[in-house]
Amino acid sequence: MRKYLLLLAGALYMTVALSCSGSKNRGSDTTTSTETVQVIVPAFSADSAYQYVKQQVDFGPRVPNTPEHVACGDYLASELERHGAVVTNQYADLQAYTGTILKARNIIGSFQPENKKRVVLFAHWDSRPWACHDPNPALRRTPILGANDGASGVGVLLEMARLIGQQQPNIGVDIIFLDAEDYGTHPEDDVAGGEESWCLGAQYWARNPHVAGYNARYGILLDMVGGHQPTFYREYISERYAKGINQKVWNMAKKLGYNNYFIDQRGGAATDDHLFVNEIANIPTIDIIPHDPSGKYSFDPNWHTVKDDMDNINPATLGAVGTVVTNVIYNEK
Ligand code: AHN
Ligand code: ZN
Repeated sequence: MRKYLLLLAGALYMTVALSCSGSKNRGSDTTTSTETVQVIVPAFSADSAYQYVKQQVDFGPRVPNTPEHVACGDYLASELERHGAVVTNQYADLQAYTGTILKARNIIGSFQPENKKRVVLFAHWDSRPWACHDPNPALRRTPILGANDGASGVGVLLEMARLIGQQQPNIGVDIIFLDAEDYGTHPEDDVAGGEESWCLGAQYWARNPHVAGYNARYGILLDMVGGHQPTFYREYISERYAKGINQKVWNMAKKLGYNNYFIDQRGGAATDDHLFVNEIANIPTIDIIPHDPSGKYSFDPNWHTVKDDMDNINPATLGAVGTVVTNVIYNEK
């Protein structure tokens, strides 16, 4: 056991070589100095992230205006607090395309709130009220558990909150659990909901950030990051607003050997929370979201079906995504 712990500790050290060519043309006397900076990156636990996904799913569907939604929101805020974040609860009454007023709550955990150098991480914590893409038409008004669609991204970010609580990176981090992402138009409803019917919590936060004049170097949104065999391509809107961040993340994935998950090619477009963060808050933000190159399904085979339960979750995927994003964050100077 001790031996494995030591091996694990060894794996925490990542070496970043900043190569500075110190050579000036002084005849044949050419010197090259290499400055090596050790960055200690904590080990992301896939099992811990999996437990955080399960904790959420155990509440049942987290549909706005239900007791399960309230209870899960309280749990998420208390976990962020337990890991040392300064928590802001942003409550808002948001009107869904159905006319229903949603009692929404964005939950924000801030680490080093005084630090001007910041990165912001997002996931949505609500789950869809309807399994609108279920193969069985009788189930298409049934609420989903949203294990992958919702809970997976939050689970990865809660595990990151645990790591940050133990060891601060060089930058401040805001972890934002956005609400009311998944109350967008049901395809069988004869209404023109449009893309504004989705991502209501993100739209609210982008117009009313938790800190006046809030800014961050960039944002990363995690959506459906826990499926069985997903491939993450560079999403289209991310590429348009935050190409450099896509490059940073996909390069890190390559370096860490996760290029089987992170395919360094352009994927499709997702109308997701990052769209509004980019367009309204002007923070360059990417979306890590699955893309099926065969075009057989959108995002995940069980997307918006009653089968998006814990059987739809693979800890290895949570581990791959969590490890990549953790390494990106701890390498910020
Ligand atoms: C649409 O493309 C309509 N939605 C993508 C955003 C989403 C829904 N993510 C999870 N559920
Ligand atoms: Zn969804």
